[in-house]
Amino acid sequence: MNLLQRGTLRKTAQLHRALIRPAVVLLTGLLGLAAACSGHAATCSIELEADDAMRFTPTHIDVPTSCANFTVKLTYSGRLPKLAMGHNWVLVKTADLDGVAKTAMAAGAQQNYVDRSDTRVLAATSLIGTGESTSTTFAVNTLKAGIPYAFFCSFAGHSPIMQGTLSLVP
Ligand SMILES: [Cu+2]
Repeated sequence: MNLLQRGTLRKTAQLHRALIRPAVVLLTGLLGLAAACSGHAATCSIELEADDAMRFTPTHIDVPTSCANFTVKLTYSGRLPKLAMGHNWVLVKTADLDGVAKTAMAAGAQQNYVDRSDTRVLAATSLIGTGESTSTTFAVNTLKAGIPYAFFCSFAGHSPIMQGTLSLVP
């Protein structure tokens, strides 16, 4: 091997290092980003169940601040007819729960037990009966850090027991 060939080989090796290393770093970065994105997407929604005993499962929801929007899907897996037992999911500040429950009752069955003109209602699903599902999506920036939030079912007589809590988490 003469000097010229050796020089060319060295240059080729340098070129390889110069191109491959950044490519590997970039690829690793992209993979990490993809993993982070899919991880976030998985936590920006939750599935809740409502039953004949007027319970939500789970009774607590954590909403990550990293989500732009958050979706709550509610399924009612009971056996009672909708007229006797209907469920919905209404999000409010904990301090507003009693007040919103009153305007919801006043709205009555015709308005699915939600007074949509009540600005204290932060999000609400439709009213569902046995075997049905519904969902609602709200912008996470409607929630503020340090304020306790609650969700409840506003169907006649359910609000005092059918409740849960919701927190904004980092
Ligand atoms: Cu209910």
